[in-house]
Amino acid sequence: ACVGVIGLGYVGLPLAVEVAKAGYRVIGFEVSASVADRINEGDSHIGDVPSSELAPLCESGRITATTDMSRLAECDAISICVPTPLGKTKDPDLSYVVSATRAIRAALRPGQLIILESTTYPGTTREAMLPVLEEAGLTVGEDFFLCFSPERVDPGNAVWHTKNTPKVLGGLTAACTELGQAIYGRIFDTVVPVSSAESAELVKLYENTFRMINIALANEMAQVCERLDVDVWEVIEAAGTKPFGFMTFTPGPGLGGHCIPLDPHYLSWKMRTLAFKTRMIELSSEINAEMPAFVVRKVADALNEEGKAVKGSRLLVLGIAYKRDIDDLRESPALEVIQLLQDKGADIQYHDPYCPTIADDGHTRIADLPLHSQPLTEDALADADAVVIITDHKTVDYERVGALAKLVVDARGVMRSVPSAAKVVGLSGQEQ
Ligand code: SAJ
Repeated sequence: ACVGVIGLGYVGLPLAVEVAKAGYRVIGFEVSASVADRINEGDSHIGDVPSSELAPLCESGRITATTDMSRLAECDAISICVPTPLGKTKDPDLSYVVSATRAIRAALRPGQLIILESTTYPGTTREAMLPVLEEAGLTVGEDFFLCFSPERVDPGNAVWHTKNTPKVLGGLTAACTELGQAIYGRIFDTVVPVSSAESAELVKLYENTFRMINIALANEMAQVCERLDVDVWEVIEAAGTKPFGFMTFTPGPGLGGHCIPLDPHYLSWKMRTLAFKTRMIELSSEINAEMPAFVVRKVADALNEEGKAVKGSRLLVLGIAYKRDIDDLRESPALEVIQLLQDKGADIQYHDPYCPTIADDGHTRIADLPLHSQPLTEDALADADAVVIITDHKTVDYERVGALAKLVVDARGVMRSVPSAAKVVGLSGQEQ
């Protein structure tokens, strides 16, 4: 049997590899000819898929990448793993999903199973995909089968990867769910069937909204602790000793990444069309969005304590990726922190071992782009009026930072575990 995977990014390529390893022939569909060519040469562009794993599958013909969408006719099952970006007005952009669906409709034949994996608002599979597919004159649940199954890829996670992470799946009809469960049951260790596509769509949004809301609560705790002059990290660590009914989240400089800041807005957007306000999502987003300015105020207060102003100060931002130990800048709060500090007249340098450059991508308002990561030299640390830790990459020597810097503003609580000659100001007050 042959399985098609549309979109070979951080979701689609790992999926294509697992499908091939389960014994299916896989045709990967890409809009980018260069990506398709690279994959056909067994050269992976996705960190979680080593080329050593991909190459043999391509050489044996198990996996073929193509831009020729008419080859969808060869596929018995088709998984769609294309982006579902949110526009600036936070409206979901389904253009990639709809164009993939149109390509499938052009090749649709009886017996095919189609599974949407892209994160989207509840109702998308039924409202945006089904009508397009039924234009082919075939009936869902009888001639073809349509399901939603949310991707749960956690890039870089060493324990949980595509195959062993339980896979939720819901069909437009019971027959759809059954067929989806049968096929995915041969690829994933565990399939969790739910009764509809809407239910499966909502599962993904609930998971990530849960994360966003708990991160917002941790961020509000930081704001509370600052006013009570209590160390927020101590409170969180001690609360984390509760062996049941508590889950540790940490405050930080804001919410980055391409999922957590965005996914909840698919739900709030959909509910607004039903005249329902998802208050928890709106309020949590507000609190998370305040954190870059909160960090900037901590920097200003700390400099003022030293009789210095932000204006004219030389600051070294340490770590700018949206979370530690990765190289992804998408929605990183560090970019907003840098922009706000520049607006106040600071001269900014940064060091990030994973992000060599902040390029001018047209929408960030940081001045003097491109900005390049500075080597973390003794002078760089000693000359800075303050070192501002935004992302706590594990590879940085924080003891050396504490030994050489005058002042450290630490948005991640990483300096609490190292001795420091420098004065250290955390999110909720002075730490050392
Ligand atoms: N963050 C905090 N405090 C926390 C946790 C995270 O400030 O306690 C921040 C991070 O610094 C980052 C943002 O929130 O800026 C998102 O962090 P994340 O750990 O959720 O990272 P993502 O977006 O790469 O991955 C998440 C996945 N993460 C985990 O479950 C650990 C998971 O929710 C999904 O697999 C993925 O989004 C997705 O694709 O939806």
